Amino acid sequence: LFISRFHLEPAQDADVGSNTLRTYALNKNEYFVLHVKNDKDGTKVPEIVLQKALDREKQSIHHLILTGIDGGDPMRSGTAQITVKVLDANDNAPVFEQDLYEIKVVENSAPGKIIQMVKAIDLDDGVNSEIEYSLGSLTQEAIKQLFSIDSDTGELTISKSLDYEMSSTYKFDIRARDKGAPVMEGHCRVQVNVLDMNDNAPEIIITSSPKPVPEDAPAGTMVALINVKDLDSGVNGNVTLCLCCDQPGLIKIRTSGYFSATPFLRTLLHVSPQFQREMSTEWR
Ligand SMILES: [Ca+2]
Ligand SMILES: [Ca+2]
Ligand SMILES: [Ca+2]
Ligand SMILES: [Ca+2]
Repeated sequence: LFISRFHLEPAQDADVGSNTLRTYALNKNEYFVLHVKNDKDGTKVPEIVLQKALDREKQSIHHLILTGIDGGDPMRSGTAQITVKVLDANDNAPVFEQDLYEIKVVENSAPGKIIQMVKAIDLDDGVNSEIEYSLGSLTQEAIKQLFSIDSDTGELTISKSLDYEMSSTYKFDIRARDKGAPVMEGHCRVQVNVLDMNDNAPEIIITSSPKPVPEDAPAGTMVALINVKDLDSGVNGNVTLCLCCDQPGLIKIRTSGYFSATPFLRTLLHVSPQFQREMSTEWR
């Protein structure tokens, strides 16, 4: 909001006739021009008129010099300094320093841990530049349970520890609103990448229970089929199997394959060529 026309007090000149005040002049500037109005009684009233919108963010104070010139010879003049202070309007929205914040968090990190500091800048002044941070209005309830933001500082924290095996990435928006009227707001995107920790032990499932094996069973006969899985990823999910047997070498493990989507190892237990019933009736 701005006043586009300023009436000024006419200059005083004690002389009369052609020696009295004849005209005004304003220093040359980008924003203001001078209009001189003639009152009914012949008084010349100077008016400063705005010819271009002011922008406080570009220039908050304008210094003008108004000169009154008389018609005498020699010509005499007087000057007045005019200071125009531009009041702020809320015409800038907060803008985040980054459009996207990519954050890495190790799973099982303690609740309350600060995982990122976000910051938005607002070019306006006073309350028009004071910022309040919040999670975006469309943020899913599940994400609101896990992440929270300090409305004043922009500190993003985890409210609960994250589980890589449950979800390895989260995406949401953060909003910055100023306290101007009307309120203006800006957004940024957040992507949280959860890093895996080795927090799952391998699980062995016997899918085909050992059955009695005939003593003349050929070498390589399958004794049992087992599955092994480890919910972790990468090396944390790699499993090595070893067999503890009271007759080493008689029963061997053969691995049949990996399934990488969920770390999963299918394993076959086979009898070796030395298998003979006379040695023992049971192997553990
Ligand atoms: Ca402004
Ligand atoms: Ca603003
Ligand atoms: Ca894990
Ligand atoms: Ca593991």
